[in-house]
Amino acid sequence: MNKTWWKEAVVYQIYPRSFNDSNGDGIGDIQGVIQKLDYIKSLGVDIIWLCPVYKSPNDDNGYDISDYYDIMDEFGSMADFDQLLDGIHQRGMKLLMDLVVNHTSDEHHWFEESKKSKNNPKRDYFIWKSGKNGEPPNNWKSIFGGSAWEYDEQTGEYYLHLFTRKQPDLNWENEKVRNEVHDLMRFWLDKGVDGFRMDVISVISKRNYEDSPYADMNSTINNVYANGPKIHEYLKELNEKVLSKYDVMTVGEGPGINLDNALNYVGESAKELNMIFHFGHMFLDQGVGGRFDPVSIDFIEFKKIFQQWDDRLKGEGWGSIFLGNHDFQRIVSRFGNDGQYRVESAKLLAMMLMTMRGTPYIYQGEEIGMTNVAFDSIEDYDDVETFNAYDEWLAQGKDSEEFLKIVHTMGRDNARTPMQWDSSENAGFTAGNPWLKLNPNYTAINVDQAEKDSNSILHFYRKMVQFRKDHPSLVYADFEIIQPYHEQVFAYWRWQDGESYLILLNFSEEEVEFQVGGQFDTSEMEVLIGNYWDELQRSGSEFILRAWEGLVLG
Ligand code: TEU
Ligand code: CA
Repeated sequence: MNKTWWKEAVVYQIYPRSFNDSNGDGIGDIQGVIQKLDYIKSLGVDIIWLCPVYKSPNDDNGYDISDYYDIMDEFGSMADFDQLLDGIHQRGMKLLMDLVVNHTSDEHHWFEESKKSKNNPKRDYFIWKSGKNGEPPNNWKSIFGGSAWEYDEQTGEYYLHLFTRKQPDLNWENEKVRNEVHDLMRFWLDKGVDGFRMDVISVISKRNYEDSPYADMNSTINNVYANGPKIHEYLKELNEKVLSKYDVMTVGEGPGINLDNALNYVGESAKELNMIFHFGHMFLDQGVGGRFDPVSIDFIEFKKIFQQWDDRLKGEGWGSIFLGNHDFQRIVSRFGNDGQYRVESAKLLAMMLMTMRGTPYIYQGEEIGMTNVAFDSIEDYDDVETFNAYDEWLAQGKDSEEFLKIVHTMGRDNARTPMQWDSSENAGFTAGNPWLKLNPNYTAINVDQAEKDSNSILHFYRKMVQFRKDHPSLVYADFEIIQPYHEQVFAYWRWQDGESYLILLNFSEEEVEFQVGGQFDTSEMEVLIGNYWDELQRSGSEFILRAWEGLVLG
């Protein structure tokens, strides 16, 4: 296993729209991020993943790009970006840009040209098909609801959009498109950017345009949209022509990437990507109806997925360790306990993130235990995925209040309420009217309060990040779950070169007696860090774990 900087790093993800507003327009911006660079550095993180800041009409909050070579008006200027990159490097950190090249905005000049006529030189930059008897070319559905085909009156054809109709899919079969992507990547890499997070990179190669035989979206993504016939040709070309010329990191967002095909993407011999975000654990609470069809999480399955992925990648590839991002609900609400045990469970989740094999990702706000929000009205939300689903829900004659309740637990805006800096109005996020309302609990949950509380989640995140740095074998050491079928406790060994660690995480409100069997002798082990840790209750290899108690022994 080759050792390298991006395996040993900890990443902090910033959704700039909700991070910090420097000019009072209610929208976070690049100068706002610059103002917080010392805070970010203080977390001990090494890399910042910045969600898209390119020019965009914001139909999908920047994931619909209209100019890859310029900065979104609301976020500032290219000079602001250059200042941010410089500030990040000066502090010894690195910057990962978010590369969205499965699709552009329909306001990108490529698409404006492409839709002008069937013989426009840029026509086949995108995917145009004739309809069938006045219907779309096939039954493909958009991941954001409705048909994946939009009819264009001007040329009498349909164009493909796996996301919103304002996000037309690029035609990667077209070498000119691939060269355009290579060029734009070089532009940012030559500015000194340290790598890319690649948005839905697993769906850029389209299969033949037959109907999908699957009724549910996740099966359609896994079997029709993702892992298309030329995906590895395109990624090998990207690596060979661009990435291999720089010392950079790549992480592919991979809906549909699974245990069987993962090493085709991230195997060191594949020479494609450094790591991926797989979604094995991220859809466990989604039923066949997708995001707005919630089901309860199977904890045994949750643990099993981490073991399966570690077994699959070890020695050949590398993984990401994450529990949340800007597309999923707040981790302390989803995987922890955001009520009585919010502090303990948020710390326990940090212990999990920092003691696994793989590069850990912290999403903004996790470090202070920000929670889901429950706005009173659908009008308080501002996510195209939520709105499209709401329209479909109403069209099926279903109850709007029931949908609102589901949005409270499953909507992406849970992770997009503005960062909570202090207890002043709008949590110090903006002096203006925030683009999305704050979570009202900001008066109690904010960075300022956490800095003053030595027992805060924030101080604990700093300790856990430092703990990983002080125990570098945790990056590469082997991993094995103890009692994988235990209903409450996620326990595992880490070991390498004679060093061994025992991690015990009680994912429940109950006090649990946990018997650690076999592999290593725990009698010599002592508690290295814990989220209670004042008094450890153990007798020999039996541990009494309190509600949401986490322990690392070594
Ligand atoms: O997300 C891809 C994606 O599939 C997730 O958004 C998720 O599966 C979706 O919310 C359905 O539940 C990426 C970006 O992270 C997301 O913010 C963008 O909206 C999307 O691509 C389109 O660019
Ligand atoms: Ca602003």
